[in-house]
Amino acid sequence: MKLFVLNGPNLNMLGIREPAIYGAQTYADLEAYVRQVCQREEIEVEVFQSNHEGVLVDIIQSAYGKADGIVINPAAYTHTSVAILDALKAVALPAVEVHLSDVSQRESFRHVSYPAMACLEQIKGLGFQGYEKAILLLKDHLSK
Ligand code: CA2
Repeated sequence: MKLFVLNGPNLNMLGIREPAIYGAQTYADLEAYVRQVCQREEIEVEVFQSNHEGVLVDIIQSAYGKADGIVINPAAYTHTSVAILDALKAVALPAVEVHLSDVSQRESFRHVSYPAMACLEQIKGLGFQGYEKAILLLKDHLSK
């Protein structure tokens, strides 16, 4: 079983600013956390971060034929990107959307998600543990 884990714009700033919202751990910590969960679960993983919408679309397309599922935190593109939604629909791989913060408790523009329309579930407000939940959900889904 192989997963792609994708992170969108500004998540490379984790731990540097806004610790009250996103926590004090860094992007490198997040990547290490995801790798450790996948190793424990015997899942192969490729982890990506990009600040560019088109690059995220390219990575989603490259998952086709290579990965069995996608975990995605599209960050700000969550609330704007039909292109990411279309890419997820195009590859038709099971996907789970993750947010570190509880977007439903924040500004109203964060309540909208385009990519979530192509995802099995949206997980929010659990910090790093949301990625673990998403990985386990995909593992369970793919084992059926
Ligand atoms: O809660 C999440 O995971 C978000 O996807 C994070 C995005 C935000 O636009 C979404 O509404 C919710 C923002 C990521 C920016 O991350 C930063 C981390 C540290 C300092 C500044 C930004």
